[in-house]
Amino acid sequence: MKIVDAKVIVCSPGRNFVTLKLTTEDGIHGLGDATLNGRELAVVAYLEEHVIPMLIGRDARRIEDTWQLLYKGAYWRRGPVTMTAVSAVDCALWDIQGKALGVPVYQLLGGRSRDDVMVYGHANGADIDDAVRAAQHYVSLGYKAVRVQSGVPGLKGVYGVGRGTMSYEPAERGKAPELEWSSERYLAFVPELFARVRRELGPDVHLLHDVHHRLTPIEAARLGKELEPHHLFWMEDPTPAELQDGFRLIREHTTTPIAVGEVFNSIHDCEALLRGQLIDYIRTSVVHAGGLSHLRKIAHVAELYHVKTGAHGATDMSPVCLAASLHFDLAIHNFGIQEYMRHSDDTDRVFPHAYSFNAGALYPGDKPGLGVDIDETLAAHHPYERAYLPVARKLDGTVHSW
Ligand code: EZ4
Ligand code: CO
Repeated sequence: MKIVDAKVIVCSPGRNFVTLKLTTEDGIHGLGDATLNGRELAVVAYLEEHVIPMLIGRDARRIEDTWQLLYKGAYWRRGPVTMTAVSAVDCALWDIQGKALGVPVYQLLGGRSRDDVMVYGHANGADIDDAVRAAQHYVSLGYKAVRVQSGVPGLKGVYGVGRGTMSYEPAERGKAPELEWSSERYLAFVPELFARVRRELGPDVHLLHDVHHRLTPIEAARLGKELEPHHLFWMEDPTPAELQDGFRLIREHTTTPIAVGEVFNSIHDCEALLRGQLIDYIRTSVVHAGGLSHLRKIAHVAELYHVKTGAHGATDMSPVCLAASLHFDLAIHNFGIQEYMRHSDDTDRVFPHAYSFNAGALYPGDKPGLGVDIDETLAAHHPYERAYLPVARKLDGTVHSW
């Protein structure tokens, strides 16, 4: 089953997506998401200039061999651009394999371990009242888990606060937006936010919060400790993970569960955190951490340390990635939760898909392969537009982690 054609489709139905489409000699095609938010065209060039010439004529069934060839064969290992490209190829090959055998991908991964995939939605508000209302709205839609982010008094724009209740899209076309940051104001505010949210929503709903890499380890330790009475499902990206030992400091001070990994691109980014039992949820995604083949290895190692998965699933991961995540989540034993931000209607039209939402959970559907396609004619109506993620500056103008 030789690969005879490979192309990269770049489109922007509301936001930019890069999609790899591989076609075999039998006419089966497979898709892989290759979107790296804000740096999209670097992956396009990597695929078109360096990867696609190696794929033509290869046997599409040799998924692991192709992964190793692209990873080891480049000599230069890891990094977000390389690993996003490898992920796209891997995902497209799993899609092809499922279609060739006539089974959904989750059957290839070991079959269902559960009935469906619990997801969390994003509630955000300009202030506490607004955030509480948004969280209540998600609960009314059937969500069992809600991530809550709110504007902080005295700060102009912070991470996670969108322009409408159901949509949140951080990247902006043209120029990077600049937001303000003060760890002091944030730390004084968040415990008050969650005291209110927990009181209004009751004890049953899972509450999550994304710190988005903005605190030092000792600041994150303080936040985790002060949030303990409100029983969070997790505190995400409490501190930048380049310094993995920082997580030990947080861990020593708080029982608030810790989630990390959306910017990781290989098992080597997770290994010390897993082995040291410093985290509770690993958030690596299909699109940025080497595809289903590599994600499977990460999940298996995590299982040894009682760490569950909680895959990144923001809208900058296309429906192709979301579908792949859902097959994976359904199959692996140590699944925890899946992030789910609804895509825009334009995006859903460009990527028709078999997955569906019901009662706070997603189900990938039972179509052969991933169960997602791309309408190339429609995609062509939404041309790429350069966009940047925001940057944050402290009140004195110093660049900070957004
Ligand atoms: O900011 O995917 O948990 N979700 C997140 C996301 C990230 C974006 C960056 O492209 O942190 O909203
Ligand atoms: Co996050």
